[in-house]
Amino acid sequence: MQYNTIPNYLLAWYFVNKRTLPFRDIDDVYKIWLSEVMLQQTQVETVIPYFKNWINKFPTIETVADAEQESLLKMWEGLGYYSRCRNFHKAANIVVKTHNGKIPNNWEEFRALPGVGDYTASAVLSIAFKKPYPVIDGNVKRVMARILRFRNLTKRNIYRMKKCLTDIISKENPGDFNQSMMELGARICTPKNPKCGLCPVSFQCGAFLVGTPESYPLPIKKKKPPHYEIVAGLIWRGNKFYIQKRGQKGMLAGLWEFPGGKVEKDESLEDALRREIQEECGAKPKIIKKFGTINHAYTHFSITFHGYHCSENGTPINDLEHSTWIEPGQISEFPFPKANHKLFSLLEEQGWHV
Ligand code: DGT
Repeated sequence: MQYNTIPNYLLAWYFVNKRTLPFRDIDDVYKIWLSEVMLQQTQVETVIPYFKNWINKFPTIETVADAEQESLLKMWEGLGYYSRCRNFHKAANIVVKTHNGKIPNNWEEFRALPGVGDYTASAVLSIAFKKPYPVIDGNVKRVMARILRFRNLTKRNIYRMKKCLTDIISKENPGDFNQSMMELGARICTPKNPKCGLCPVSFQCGAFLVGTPESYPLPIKKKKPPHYEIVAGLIWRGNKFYIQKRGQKGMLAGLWEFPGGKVEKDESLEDALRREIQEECGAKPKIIKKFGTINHAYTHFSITFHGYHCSENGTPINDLEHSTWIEPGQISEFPFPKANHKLFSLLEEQGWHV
């Protein structure tokens, strides 16, 4: 099968059918890069308001480099995968300090920046600098598995997809070619019920020609993610409660939280709460009452999160280096995980205090 006519058909389809997005058809490399970082693991509709707010507050790469990590995390609050934000901050500093504020236009230097993997490098270099690097994300893998009729997304098959894409990618318009592949995957070549009647390249698609496009590629069996019970305490001192900042490593790094943690096997919720607060803050709290429970799903696990009103119990809790006491009206000043915002909503309904 000849695949080198695919770009012409695909680009013609894309120019007529593409969605207008605030980060599309712009030539500011910084904004293109930011959008590609935000779009990883996140849907376009979710990204749009975050992108607009961010650009209003941080219009240039210099403003990102100058910002405090915490104010960037605040703008990212709710978008998840916060390491993207922390890495973007580090990368902006390197661009400003080492590259004179000019975002590198070659693979070696750009790919070496924190948080820039093969996907981001290919997307940004092709869209902003017209370099012919093909992007391979989940949508592109599905489209190519169907065109090339690959049942399994093995390393070898992905290598073959990449080779085919590198051969056929439009040299004049690699950025639009890449975006057209992703757009086709998102809107036409969908996992279920692909709209092959509307596909500009169905006649070059092996899976369509054998009549069973949906069965390519075979779904990857996912293990059920574990579930944890989490307890946390809102420890009151007068009108204020205690919050602490998570460390710089691991998930939700740099965000603020209530003291607490995972309930162990055969442990009651309240025992777990006393143990966790003792471990983290050096004193057992007085538990006043539970104010609510919420559920939240992360990528690799899910939690049921129980929140308790507490107070100090004779021994004051340690004020750690990265901790503070705040009034309810101050929560908007700190970046918190999404799960905490779910608890804040319950507290709003209840009027916060015990
Ligand atoms: P670990 O113990 O190494 O797994 O470390 P953490 O801190 O990731 O886990 P842990 O035991 O504190 O579990 C709490 C999980 O719930 C953690 O994945 C983050 C999530 N979480 C969301 N909001 C809060 C919060 O306000 N407090 C606490 N403690 N955890 C929160």
